[in-house]
Amino acid sequence: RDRLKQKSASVLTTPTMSAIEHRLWPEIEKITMEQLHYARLGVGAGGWQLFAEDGDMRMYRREEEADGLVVDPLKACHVVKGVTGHEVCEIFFSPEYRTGWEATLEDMIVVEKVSKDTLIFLQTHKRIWPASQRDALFWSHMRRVSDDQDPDAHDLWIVCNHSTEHPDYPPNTGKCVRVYLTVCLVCQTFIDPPKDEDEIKRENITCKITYCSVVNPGGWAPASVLRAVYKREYPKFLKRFTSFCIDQCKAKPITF
Ligand code: 16C
Repeated sequence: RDRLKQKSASVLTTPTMSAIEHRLWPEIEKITMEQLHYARLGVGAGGWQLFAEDGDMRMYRREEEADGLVVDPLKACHVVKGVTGHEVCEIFFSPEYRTGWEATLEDMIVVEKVSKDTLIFLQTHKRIWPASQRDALFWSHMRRVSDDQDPDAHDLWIVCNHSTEHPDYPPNTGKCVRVYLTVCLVCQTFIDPPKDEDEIKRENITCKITYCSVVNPGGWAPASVLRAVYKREYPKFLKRFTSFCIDQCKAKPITF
């Protein structure tokens, strides 16, 4: 654990200055910290139902509706060997990797670069028949977080995505209906066995991942179709994303 602390000491522990000065900053700070707290609550309480399981991956949902639309919250956990939380978050955050793992994506642009750790994305996603095609406009913020209250909370990284507005990209003007999302990916690195002299290799690293998501479809979409689609697509996403991370990292030096 001390070695992890030393390894992480050189990386960003606070958000970058230009992000703090941005008009969206108070919201980004508030939602990111709320999502971190929410992710770490676990699934013991809160009526979570297991709907998918594969190896170390578990996916839970709660059936919820808002104005007649399915908005089921999702919470998933996974354990991945050979990658660090920093590496996994970097791949989830960075636009350059997205087409490599995001199977529902049709198109993506970066609308605004707030800072090196905060971007605003506009994405169009594949259409689900018989509903209209969807797009999503959201800020995405990545950072390393620490929690002095919890001694186990070492080397935590988070990426938080949350819907926003932009005057140049108003919703529901073209063929797409806009979805509204709050998503977070929280990762923690563990090293085993903790030998002091040996160099840490990829085989000694484990990353614990928690992924939480709430997507409001923004307009009509049949509940049964939507639930069938997410039950198939979320496990597909997490398996594809984590194998993509392993593949991307295996030949590279470890980034703590
Ligand atoms: O978190 C994920 N990806 C991030 C980077 O892209 C980001 C994006 C979230 C997108 C949220 C879904 C947007 C609508 C998707 C339409 C589904 C197309 C399915 C096509 C099947 C052929 O945070 C990973 C996201 C993994 C998404 C899994 C699918 C979730 C379906 C949820 C239903 C949304 C309502 C659609 C209404 C028609």
